[in-house]
Amino acid sequence: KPCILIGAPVQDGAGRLGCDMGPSAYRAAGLREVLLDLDIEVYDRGNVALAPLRPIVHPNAAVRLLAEYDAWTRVLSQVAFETGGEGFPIFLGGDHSLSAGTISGMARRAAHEGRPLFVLWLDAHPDFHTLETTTSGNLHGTPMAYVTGQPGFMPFLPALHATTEPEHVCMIGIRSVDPAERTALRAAGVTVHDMRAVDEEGLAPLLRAFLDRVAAVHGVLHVSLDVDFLDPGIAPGVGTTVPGGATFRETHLAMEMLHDSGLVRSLDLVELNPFLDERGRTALLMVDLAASLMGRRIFDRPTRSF
Ligand code: DIR
Ligand code: MN
Ligand code: MN
Ligand code: MN
Repeated sequence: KPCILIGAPVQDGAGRLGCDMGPSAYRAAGLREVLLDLDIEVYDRGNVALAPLRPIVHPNAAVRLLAEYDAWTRVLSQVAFETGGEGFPIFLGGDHSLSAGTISGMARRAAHEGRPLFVLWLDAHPDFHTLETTTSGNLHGTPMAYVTGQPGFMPFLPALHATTEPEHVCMIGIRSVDPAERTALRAAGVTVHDMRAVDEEGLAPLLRAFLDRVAAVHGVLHVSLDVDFLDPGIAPGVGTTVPGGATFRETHLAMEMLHDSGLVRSLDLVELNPFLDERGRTALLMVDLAASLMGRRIFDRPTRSF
């Protein structure tokens, strides 16, 4: 299946500007070229443009840029549904609010094929706020609540063609959770492996158990990789760094296991803020991680010095 690159220059969900440069940074860092080196057919669709805005007001006065969130979700959901049927889409973010569109679109695609969608969420944050519970008003903190059908998103966002079962979501790397999110995550039944679980048990067994669950029911898997999953020491190019993140090898190992599983259908690369990056090092790391997920093995890696 060909790989389809889709730029999603979304920055309205984040608390600061700069994520709109993410798609350009991934291209400059050579994403297309590393995939071609793996003998993968690649089509770059360019950047998705924002759909027309419809005015929306929400009673929670903290909520920012909801009309933009609605419009991005509409267009990205449609693009994900279509490209998910043509190949392996990689969504080049853009802040994490874009996953409201990509995951809802992939859920519709999976339902269309009669298969259950699973989501692997690699992030410091669960992004499980509803429009009512967000206090920052930064809507990149809400996409997982939306796609799993938590209350209060209708009629402010597009109605979901298919919801993602909370039981089909596995979060790894979590280390910054707001009180309202903690309560809602427990009630919904999302699998959450925080950084302590990674430290104590190791990333591989946690991920293996989830992949076995996906395979057991012939599920399809969407992976959403937030830059802040990684430790800030190796990935400074993000607006919401949280200390104590995943290491270089932990993250590559996750990608290598995901490739070998053969279960992954689509990928979000989100929250890269090139304005905060150091000479492209975070963009290059994310590109190398995507290469591992698409099949690059340690013995095939070019020798690169940092
Ligand atoms: C934070 C979200 N919990 C908030 N932070 C995120 O503002 O609601 N950072 N998602 O990446
Ligand atoms: Mn996130
Ligand atoms: Mn995050
Ligand atoms: Mn392969």
